[in-house]
Amino acid sequence: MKGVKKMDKQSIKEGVKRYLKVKHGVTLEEAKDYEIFNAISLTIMEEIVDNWNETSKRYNQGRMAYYLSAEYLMGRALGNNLINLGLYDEVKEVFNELNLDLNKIEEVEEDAGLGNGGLGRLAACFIESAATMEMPLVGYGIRYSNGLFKQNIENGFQTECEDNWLKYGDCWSIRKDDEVQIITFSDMKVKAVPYDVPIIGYDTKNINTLRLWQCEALREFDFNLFNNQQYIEAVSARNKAEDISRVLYPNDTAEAGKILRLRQQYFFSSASMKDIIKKYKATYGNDFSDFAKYNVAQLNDTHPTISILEFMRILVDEEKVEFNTALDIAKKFFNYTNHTILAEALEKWDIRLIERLFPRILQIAYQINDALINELRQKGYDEGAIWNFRIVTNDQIRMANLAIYVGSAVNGVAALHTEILKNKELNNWYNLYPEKFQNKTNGITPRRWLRLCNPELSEFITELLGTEEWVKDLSILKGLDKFKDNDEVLNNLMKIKREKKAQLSAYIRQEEGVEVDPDSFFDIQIKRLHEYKRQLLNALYILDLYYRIKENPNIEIPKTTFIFGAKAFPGYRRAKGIVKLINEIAKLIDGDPISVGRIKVVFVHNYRVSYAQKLFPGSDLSKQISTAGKEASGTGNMKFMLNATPTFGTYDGANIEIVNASGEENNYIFGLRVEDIEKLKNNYNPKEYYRNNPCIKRVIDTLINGMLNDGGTGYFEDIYNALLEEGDQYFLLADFDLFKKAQDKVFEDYKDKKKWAQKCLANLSNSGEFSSDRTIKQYCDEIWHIEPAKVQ
Ligand code: 26Q
Repeated sequence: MKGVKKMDKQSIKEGVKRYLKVKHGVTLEEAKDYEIFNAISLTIMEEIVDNWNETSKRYNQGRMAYYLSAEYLMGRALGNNLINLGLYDEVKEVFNELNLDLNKIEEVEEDAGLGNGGLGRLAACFIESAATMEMPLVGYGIRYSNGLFKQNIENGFQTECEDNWLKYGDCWSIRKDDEVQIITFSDMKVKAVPYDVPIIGYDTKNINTLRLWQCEALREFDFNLFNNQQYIEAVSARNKAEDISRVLYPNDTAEAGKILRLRQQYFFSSASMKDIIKKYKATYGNDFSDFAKYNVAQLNDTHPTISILEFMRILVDEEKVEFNTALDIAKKFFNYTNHTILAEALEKWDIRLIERLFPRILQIAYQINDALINELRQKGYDEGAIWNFRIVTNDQIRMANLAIYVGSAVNGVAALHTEILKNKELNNWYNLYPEKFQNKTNGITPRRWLRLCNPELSEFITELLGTEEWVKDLSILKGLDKFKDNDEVLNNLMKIKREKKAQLSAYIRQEEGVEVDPDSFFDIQIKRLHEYKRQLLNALYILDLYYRIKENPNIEIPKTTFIFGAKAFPGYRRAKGIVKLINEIAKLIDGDPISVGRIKVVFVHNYRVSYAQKLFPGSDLSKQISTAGKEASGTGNMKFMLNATPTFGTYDGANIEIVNASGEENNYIFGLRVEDIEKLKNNYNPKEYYRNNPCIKRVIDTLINGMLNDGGTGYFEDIYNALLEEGDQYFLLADFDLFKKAQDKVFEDYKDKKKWAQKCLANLSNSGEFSSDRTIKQYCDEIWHIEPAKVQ
């Protein structure tokens, strides 16, 4: 690292001791691990505050972008912040001198799990990249008191409990009581209190801001009710307010019409719009003609789209801007990213609900709808065609239509996804406004997903390239290509993999109480549980493999550990059935002397960012097997690649781009493609596969013949029905044999250690384009039109 002046070891030591004293009233000798964690975190906060304030001032002088997202899946802060500040090694040394173990202290930090999955983690990677690139971007979101639920596995079943991530306090944010906003619903007024989280860039003085709003009542309690001894009533308004930011909805596809979800969306949208407008007025006064010159916003899916209506309301009603002028400003200010084509995820709100909570917002929606319809009529659209574009129908507001109409840019998150939006899902809009549509293939931050989680590989890369610059410019990993025939390099790469697998095994032993052999092949599928992601296909494959081993104990396959990690939406019955099924298959295999020691299945519980940081580096195979056309992008696929792991996947989402970059020969692509599925769709009969393929019959029968026990829940019969009676909507049976062939090829190839190592290296050296720095640069250049603003 160059450039940035760093804290010395003495000040780190003094900081820790000082904060132990003032915050916890203890000495170093008395301190508990979490107290040490707080003390080092506060020491860092103290160190960065001046640069942080300076960065905000600097950004306020020019054009800024705002990332509006209901979710930020941040994970832990300490390790990442130390890496980005260049202080990791210093703190480690200081801790060693004090007889403390930094790794152990890092492990006490709760993950900030304020997101469901890909969309929330993407937001976290983006704001980190923007900070590293010194881009004036502020994130706005919700400070949920409870993040995504914690998952346990009991007797093979998923159970859930609340994620009270704030229980030991939160040293990584600063509450700004003087920047509170008042939010008005027709039945209540609440306070939106901002908590600012520093987003520390790598090797820069710039510190960006993530502003998370917490909902509170205007008053603690009602004194008159209290005096009347109506204690419950006295605090009921407070509870109702706090409910709004109490919990993240654990859904990664839409579940329509929940009033609290709508309140959440309006709450943070309104607070953010008021905040942005207040800041604009402080600098530029009451003339809004330059508003879009200095401000641009990105809607992370439709969740914050009500911001458009709130923005219009404020401009028209409070700032007395003429409606059409305000709409023109909004059209330059907002942009929209689509993250999914699943129909059930397109948000629609019941107009009666909107009217009840904020009637003025509904009027504005109608007015925007009228503007759209006028435009369409002028362009010669007939009433039938207009129907599909409507923002407001007889009973609903369609948030995606609002976002597309008002947004200047509409983007998908991988090349295939954007093509599907343009040519199918949003084709009517594409024909109307072709110039709005753009692709921005997702990316991941190399700081967290390589430098922090895999220091061994990082150090090796730095040694080979003779520079650390790759951490900020991932494209230079391409320089590793020249080692592709160098045996020593290949051996060392695989040694590092072996070491990361050993570390992962130790963690799995500690967390799951399960022994896995680090010398076995680690085949990993980690992501939210969803039918379209097809964990079930992987499970059926494993079950078939088990039967094949029993049939022929001499079958040549390497010893393999199949690792799963996935949270199922608590109300998603079939997904929970799949969790149980995987665990039953694991038990079956463990209980059979013929399979035990040859294959093993582990379902790790409570998969989350910090667990992911251990899983990606310790992997041999990245399973990305969604039904073609369903996974918008995927970003876990990129994290495997960056940790030198080949992909086993379908032609879907970013898999296609990953394999294009690293070479089809270095990965395993199988299965039906989007166009195959289009053709097959109308006369697909899964029962034919069942009848004609004895292996398929065997595994499917296992679901209902009593060999596996679902505890009387009917889960397995439901899965059986999904495959045979409900038409196998995700084409598992159609892809089954192709999957099997591809995996046989994996096992065959893995025998040749050198060739395998070459595939790993090819993945690593071609992963540069999947840095979120590249993605953010494209957003900055092609949508936001913002430039770096360096703090000197
Ligand atoms: C909607 C309504 C009510 C409750 C919840 C929701 C909701 C919440 C989260 C709907 C969708 C989400 C998240 C979607 C998501 O994570 N999509 C993923 O986005 C990634 C980043 O672009 C892609 O890589 C994945 O392919 C995509 O599935």
